[in-house]
Amino acid sequence: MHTWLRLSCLMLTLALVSCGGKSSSSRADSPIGGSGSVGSLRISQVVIPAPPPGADATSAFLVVENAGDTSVVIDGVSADGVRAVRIHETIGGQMQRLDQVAVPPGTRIRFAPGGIHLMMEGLAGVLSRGDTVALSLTLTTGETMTILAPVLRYGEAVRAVQ
Ligand SMILES: [Cu+2]
Repeated sequence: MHTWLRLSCLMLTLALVSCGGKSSSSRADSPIGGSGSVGSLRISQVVIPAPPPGADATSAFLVVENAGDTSVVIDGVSADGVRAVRIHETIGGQMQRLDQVAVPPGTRIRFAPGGIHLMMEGLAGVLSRGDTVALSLTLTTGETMTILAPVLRYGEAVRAVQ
């Protein structure tokens, strides 16, 4: 794995540890981040932490909820200006790449530090707080949803999906 990605995954792990049990500043009632729906899947709180200066990769966080009666499977993710977006899962401190994520009916899955998350590898340009990235999710049904995700500071992005 790319060195920076290792660092990024370490950051994700550390963020999980350092956030444990601490209550953050008051949460707004309306969630931060992009949102949308595809089929029975509701996608919300889509946010991207700004990469450290010089890095050409970062992660992306979001929440998915399946309000339908059947399982929905996400099997592709892409983003404008990003070479590849991969699905990762942290298991026992190790990163594993997933080909797809199944969202069973009635469940909610957080793509967040320490669990399933997205890695955006090969950024075409500098991504800074205040920028917006068009992130597209594809289901095994072939349906696609594109969501505009704001770039936030790392801590802001983590709080957005808590
Ligand atoms: Cu990762």
